[in-house]
Amino acid sequence: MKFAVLTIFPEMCRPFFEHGIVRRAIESGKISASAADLRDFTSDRHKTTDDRPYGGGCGMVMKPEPLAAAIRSTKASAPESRVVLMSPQGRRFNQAIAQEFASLPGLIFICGRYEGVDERICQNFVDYEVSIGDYVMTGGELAAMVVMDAVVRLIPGTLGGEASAERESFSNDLLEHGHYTRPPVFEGEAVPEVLLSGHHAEIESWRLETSLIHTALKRKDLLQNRCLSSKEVEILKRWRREIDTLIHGQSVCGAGSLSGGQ
Ligand code: 4GX
Repeated sequence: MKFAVLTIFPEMCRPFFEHGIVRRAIESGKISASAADLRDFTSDRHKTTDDRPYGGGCGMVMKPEPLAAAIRSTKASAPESRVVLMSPQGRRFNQAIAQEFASLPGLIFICGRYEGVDERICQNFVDYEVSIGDYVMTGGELAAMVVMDAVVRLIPGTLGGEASAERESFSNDLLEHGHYTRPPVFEGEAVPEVLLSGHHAEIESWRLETSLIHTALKRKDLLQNRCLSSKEVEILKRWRREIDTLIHGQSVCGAGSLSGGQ
């Protein structure tokens, strides 16, 4: 898969290409990655990439000609690539979009600065407008790298032998279970016994249960958009029974949980 980033700050991207999984993916030929300088696609003496907005107002707008020239030049060697504009107005990026992007032959990221890019680029050159969240950054470069990072690791072979992108957080709309490594006791806290038992079926149940309960406690929204398996319903009902028993015990001994006493 071919990744290209179009930016006035290509140097921001290079360290990202030179480390970790992304670097390995490039070295093994699973992906290619480039960062093109929009100034190289200008034709004036000052290499101007931005200009004042028509209609007045504060801030600057990215000029359309350098962007169009950079997109066309990139597409000349990757005609199947899709163009992604990073923008707070875009669709909120998530794992499902990452999966969709991972199946494409190439992505060209447009990284705007200032108030944004000329609307004619948005309308005539852009396939996807994507936001990484509801906050405003100074440019689209970090956002493009966030998206690329999440996409690269879904490309088969990029994670190496150890991990599988399939069995983890979000691919099943659950948060991940807790992870533990040596030592068995750290500052007085022991690793859950079941994980040391070597009993694989019990370990799997423990993992499903902690995933589900963590999700129910921290991210109810994830469960609301998802069908529960019968095993998962069983686990939630058992927790409900245990909590009901706890509450019942309180009211019987008169502690009065409903009045907020301890
Ligand atoms: N998720 N920014 C883009 C300039 C801009 C504004 C409007 C296009 C349209 C951001 C985000 C983000 C700041 C990148 C403004 N470009 N990008 N930039 N949140 O905040 O993706």
